[in-house]
Amino acid sequence: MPEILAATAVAHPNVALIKYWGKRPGPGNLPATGSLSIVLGGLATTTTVTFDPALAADEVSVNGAADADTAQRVSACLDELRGLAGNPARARVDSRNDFPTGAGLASSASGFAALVVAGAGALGLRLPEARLADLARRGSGSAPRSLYGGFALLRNAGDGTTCEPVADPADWPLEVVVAVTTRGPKPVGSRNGMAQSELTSPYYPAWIATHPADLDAGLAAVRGRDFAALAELAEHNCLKMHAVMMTTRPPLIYWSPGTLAALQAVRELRAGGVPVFFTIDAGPQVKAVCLPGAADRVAAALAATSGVIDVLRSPLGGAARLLSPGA
Ligand code: 2P0
Repeated sequence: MPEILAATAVAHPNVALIKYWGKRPGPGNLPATGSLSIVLGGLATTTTVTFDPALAADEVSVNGAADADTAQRVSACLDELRGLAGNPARARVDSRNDFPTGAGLASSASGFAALVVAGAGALGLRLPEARLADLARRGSGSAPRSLYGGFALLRNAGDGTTCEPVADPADWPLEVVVAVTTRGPKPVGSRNGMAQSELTSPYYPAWIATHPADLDAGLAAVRGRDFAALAELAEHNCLKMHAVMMTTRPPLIYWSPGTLAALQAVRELRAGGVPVFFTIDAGPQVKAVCLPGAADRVAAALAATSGVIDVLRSPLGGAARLLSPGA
């Protein structure tokens, strides 16, 4: 009787404080820049991978459905795991997010982090962290950061990347308030968007040239628990990325009117002495990052902001983890 192997893993989405936008040439989905992130422990992706020799092809479902591009990227990731385990069985993948998919809350990051942890767990592979991170990155350039808890640093190293934890949630227990301004999938996915930015934005070379200094300064601010420095730098790095997006042809305008209103609300709060800063990814949601104790005021102010349809709150979270190994 052929063996059915299954495992379930949980991973949290992450938000980059110093962003990744653009690829290096060549295979392996290598980012052009490093990135520095926090994981959101209050939001989660749960993925079950079941290798079943009776299947003729992989079956991939994300919140009950999956597009062809995602299914192909998942199968490519599973092919690597199958090769390492010497097991050709196809798999059923059931991945569920408890937050909006495809709207700038980095579901692909937590999705691919959970996928590699569950897939390796099901196959009984004991892979080094660096190998798991490499597999996750091939699926999504932001995914290695969701393997770790708290603050994670992804850096270019030689012809690959390294990813490492920088601080635990308990070391600096920041909180994040997400202002949801629009629901539904984004009009242009990150992968196509960044390729178009590289080809057409006159600001792309400046983004790449100034990024290493931002990453070093961001790392120093986290290590020094310097919230004011991190606030200024993260907002600058975010707006620089959006300047590249907006000057791409055709333009990538991920913001809704509520995005700008929430951004201004965060700036007013900080000007009034509340320790909070904003960051925005390839979608319309605004993530307000707060020092402990400030989140109540920030959530109340954002909930009362025009164009904000929902407010989610999250502490920082832990690493991706296996829930149930074995069949
Ligand atoms: C980030 N983003 O650093 C940046 C900020 C979006 C804006 O990483 O092509 O879904 O799968 O490697 O990881 C989103 O890009 O792109 C992303 P792929 P991914 O969080």
